[in-house]
Amino acid sequence: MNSNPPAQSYNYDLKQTLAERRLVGFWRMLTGFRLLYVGAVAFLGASALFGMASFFLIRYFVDEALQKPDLHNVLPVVALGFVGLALLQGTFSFLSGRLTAQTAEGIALRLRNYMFDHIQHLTFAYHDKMQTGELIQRCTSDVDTMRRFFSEQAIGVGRIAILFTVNFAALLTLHVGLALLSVIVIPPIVIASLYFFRRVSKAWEAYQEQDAKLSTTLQENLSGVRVVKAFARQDYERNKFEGDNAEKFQRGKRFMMMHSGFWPITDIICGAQIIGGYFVAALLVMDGTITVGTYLAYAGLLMNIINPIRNLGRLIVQMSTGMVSFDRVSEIIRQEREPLTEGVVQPTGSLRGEVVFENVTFEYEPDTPVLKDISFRVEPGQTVALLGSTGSGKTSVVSLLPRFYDYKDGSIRIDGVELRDYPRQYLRRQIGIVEQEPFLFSRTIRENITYGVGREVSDDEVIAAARAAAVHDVIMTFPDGYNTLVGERGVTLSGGQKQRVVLARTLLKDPRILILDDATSSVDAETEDSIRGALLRLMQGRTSFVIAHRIQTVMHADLILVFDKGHIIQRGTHAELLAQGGMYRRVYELQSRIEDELEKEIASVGLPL
Ligand code: TTP
Ligand code: MG
Repeated sequence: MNSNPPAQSYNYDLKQTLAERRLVGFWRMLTGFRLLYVGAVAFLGASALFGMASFFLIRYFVDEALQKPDLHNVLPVVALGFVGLALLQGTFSFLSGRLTAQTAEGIALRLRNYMFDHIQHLTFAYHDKMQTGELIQRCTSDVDTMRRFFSEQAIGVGRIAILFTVNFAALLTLHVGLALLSVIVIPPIVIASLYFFRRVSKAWEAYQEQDAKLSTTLQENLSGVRVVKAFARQDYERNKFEGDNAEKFQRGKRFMMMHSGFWPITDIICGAQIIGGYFVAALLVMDGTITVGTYLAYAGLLMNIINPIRNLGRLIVQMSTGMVSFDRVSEIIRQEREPLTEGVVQPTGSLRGEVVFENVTFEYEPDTPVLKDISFRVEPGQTVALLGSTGSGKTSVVSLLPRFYDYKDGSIRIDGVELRDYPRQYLRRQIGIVEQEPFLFSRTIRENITYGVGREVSDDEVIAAARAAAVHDVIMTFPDGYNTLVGERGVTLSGGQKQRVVLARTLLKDPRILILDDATSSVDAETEDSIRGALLRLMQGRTSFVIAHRIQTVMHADLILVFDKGHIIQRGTHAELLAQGGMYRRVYELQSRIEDELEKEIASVGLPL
């Protein structure tokens, strides 16, 4: 058994497993670890046997050895016997613990890898809905609860079954009546634990939900720390956190109280059993039915059998937490993955880049269409500009192309093939996007630029791309140049610098279809002019979608689409649209006037332009 199985080594379908009923699901999750699990239980059994044997040694010692005339000869043997049995018991218990750890940690390792992989394959629609904190909670805390299920409860059940069987069999050989008397506690214990099982489940679920809420608050406050500070909302956020935290405390307390409420009840039942057992056994000794040695052995074995019964109750109650976590984890795993390579067509070459939208309707939420009846046509290599007020649907249009979302009605064709028939992975390799809100990983700048290029890239290529994106000079001012870390432990880049790093990444990727979603929004006019050349070069020979607010940026496009509330309200070239009048012309005149006035103002103040 490889103790560190790679993420791909699933010889069973976890998704299938988790779709089943809990106990079946748990059993299936043991796949690949069953031998280890059986070994762990078997070693426990061996350990229990040696533990039980020592009570027979006690009986022999009291009933027989003590009567022997050569006691001094027997004594060392008996003492050695005790030591030997204790050693064996300890050794097997240790071995069992080792196997248990290997099983439980192995299952958790596999589950974590699977979840990470799975979450990366879920649809955008799912990620839009699911809170990050909740996902983190389920991948960490809930997986850990399931690990405990395997390391404590699943093994515990085997342990209890063995301890019970071995000790009960031993009791039967001592005295059938006493043996039967020792197990009358089982029904009340089971009834009590089933009663608590349901209530503890609920309490644990409530606790985990609140815990997830806290994780989300924490995660959002860390990512949004600038906003919190900018609005001086620390007090508000602290109070909100304290409120949530207090609720978690209450729920945690409730859970623990319920847990601890269970203990005294079982203690009382088991205590009554032990006292009753000792009393009856003592009566039997007095009337000569059993020997003193048998009495002592019985007393020990009774403890050995009561403990597992008592633990059974605790286990049943604790299992409820494993079950809740199982449900929470399977809720994610049951989500459909976005198939990456499936497609009616399996193209191998590059796209030409002809894009046709025909009466496309699209919605994020049912019955609230965000795009209505969108039709346009772009020839390979052309540039289409998307203009429109905020929220008018520009980003939504371009999100459809890499199949981030599926459109509802109408048809989108690239090179004459329906978009739905392309494998997503193929499309995503052919399409390069500079997103509206660029994201960089906490890795080096070089790693960020070469991210997803999918081939070995030479330093010269990286530098050429960075130069073209007008970011090389900035990078050279950093202490480690291209090897400078970005983010938390490294340099912090400005919005415009980030955008240009992403631009360099897209240049390297050399896509057939290019999407620039407000790619120059956080760049000042001067820098925009300096990268306009790079952008134009980048757009050359590719079908490009350019979203921008400044008409300056888009006026040279082959086709300009003006959006309003999900509709295209105007279309044409710059000259055509100016001639048409309407919204485009109004925006153009407004922007020109503002720029002229600004220039005059700056000139009058004497600032260098
Ligand atoms: P967008 O397509 O994001 O609008 P936009 O790109 O034109 O706006 P901006 O200039 O500000 O970037 O959104 C169109 C509508 O869709 C808007 O009403 C918000 C809604 N929407 C969702 O419901 N879910 C989403 O995930 C996104 C991105 C938008
Ligand atoms: Mg947008």
